[in-house]
This record gives sequence, structure tokens and C-alpha cells, in this order.
Amino acid sequence: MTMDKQMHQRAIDWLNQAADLLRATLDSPLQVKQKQNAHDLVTEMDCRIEDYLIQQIRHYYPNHQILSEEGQGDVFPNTEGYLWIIDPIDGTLNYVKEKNHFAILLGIYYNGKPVAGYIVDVMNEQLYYGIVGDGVYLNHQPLLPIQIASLETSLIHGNVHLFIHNRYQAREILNHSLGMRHYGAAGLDMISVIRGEAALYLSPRLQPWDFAAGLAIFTAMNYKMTTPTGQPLDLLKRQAVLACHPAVHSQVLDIIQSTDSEANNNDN
Ligand code: 2AM
Ligand code: CA
Ligand code: CA
Ligand code: CA
Repeated sequence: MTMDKQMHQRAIDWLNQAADLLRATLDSPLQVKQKQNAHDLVTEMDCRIEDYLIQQIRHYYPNHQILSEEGQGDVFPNTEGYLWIIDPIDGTLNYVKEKNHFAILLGIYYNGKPVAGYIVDVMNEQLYYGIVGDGVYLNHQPLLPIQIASLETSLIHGNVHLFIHNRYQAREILNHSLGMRHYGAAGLDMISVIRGEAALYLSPRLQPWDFAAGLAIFTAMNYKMTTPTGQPLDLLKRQAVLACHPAVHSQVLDIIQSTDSEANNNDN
């Protein structure tokens, strides 16, 4: 399915409106609630951005399905027809504590296949999008990524716990690289790979709304986003994710599979 131009333009308009609202209200008092633990937060702005985007989609595309983190989308979406996957604020902890390093993520899928992905780096006013069959853009200009030659000459991105517990041979991967960086917002960590600043981003646990936008952009670029054992991602499941430049994907899979411990390596 090729991306409909009007749908693309609308998605961009809505994301820009949502990003404007987040910037304009940045210094207003914020209601913050804990979800499962002290690292897992939701604010009224997560819900307000989600509500705004969903209202627009429902108005213009009442037959499309919506999967969204804070629960205002469809309760049991499936992959039939169009599916919009939304993370209204990716990096809510950063949003609350840093007022920086957070993003709005949107992936558009048709029959389970990526059509387009959008990542707004809100405080840098940067809109990244990838259209499958077309290419990847930063603020509407074609993006020319920094070239990645090998793991040995590259930085990597990953969650600190991965390295503490050495899941997916993370320390071995790190030892092959020049070092590790991490934003704590999956969409922005994926941007580092999209820009060629890092060779890979590895996360032990991402929800569909954390990876759907990035997966569509990666697909548009012919980059690799799989589970750490190289399996395709399931759009409706929480999984471990390896987002990788194609030049290093098979080497990284080999390192991960060289582990003795099956328990450290399962994809869920
Ligand atoms: P969020 O801010 O939208 O929840 C942090 O490393 C990254 O993991 C963020 O993209 C964050 O997205 C996501 N994440 C998913 N589940 C999480 C959880 N239970 N606690 C904290 N971050 C989580
Ligand atoms: Ca969250
Ligand atoms: Ca997220
Ligand atoms: Ca979120």
C-alpha cells in the first residue's frame, strides 16, 4: 500500500499541532501519576496529545483502527486494514524531569505492513518521517545518514539494565563497539541509528507504540529492525527489539547467538 498524500499531510499537520502544544505548555504545572512504578509515569499531557490525535483520526478516517499507549484507542485492535499506532509522548520521564529528549511517535500500517512512520523530536523541532517505497526525510529534506562501516568503528545505544545484566550479550556487543549512549526515549534512540550516529539500538522490552514509527522508517530505509534473535516483530506484542544498521545486523545476531544462556536471550 502506497502512502496517500492527503493522509500524509494531515498526519504531519496533527503532529506539528501536538508538538506546538507540548512546547507552549512546557512551563505550566503538570499533573503526574505513577503507572506501574516510579519510572513509569503518565501526565495529563500524554492523555491530551493522545486524545487530540485520536479525535482527528476518528473524524477523517472512522474505519481505521487505532492502537495507542494511554488507552483511548481501540481496545482489541487487529492488523486488518489501516492501523494507526501512537505514542503521544515517548520519554515521559524525560519530559517530566528534563523538559527535553521526548518525542511523539506515529506509525501507519496497512494489513500489518508498514506504510509510513513519523518521529517528532519536540524540543529540537525536528520531524523525521519515512515513507515505504519512497524514502526518509528530516524536516521535509531527504535525510542523508552518516555512513556506518562496522560495529568496531561505531557507537551503540541501549538501556543500562541490558549491560548490568548482560542480556543479549550486551557487554560483548559493547566491547566490539566504541561505546554506549542512551536517551531513554525509544524513538530518539532509534533516530540515532536513522541518522547514522549509532550502529544499533537494543532494548529488552518495547511495546508496539515504542517501535511502530521506527519500524516503518527503518523499512523505508532498508534498515533492520527485528527481535534480538532475528525474528520479525509482532505489531501487537511487547518484545525485545534490535534496531540495526544493515552493515552490522548479521554480526550482532552472531554475537547474541553465541551465548550459552538461553534464559538471557529469549525475545519476550
Ligand atoms: P514511554 O516514555 O512512552 O513510556 C525508556 O527506556 C523507553 O522505554 C521509553 O521509550 C519509554 O516510553 C519506554 N518504556 C516502555 N515501558 C516502560 C516502563 N514500564 N517504564 C519506563 N519506560 C518504559
Ligand atoms: Ca509510558
Ligand atoms: Ca514510548
Ligand atoms: Ca508514552
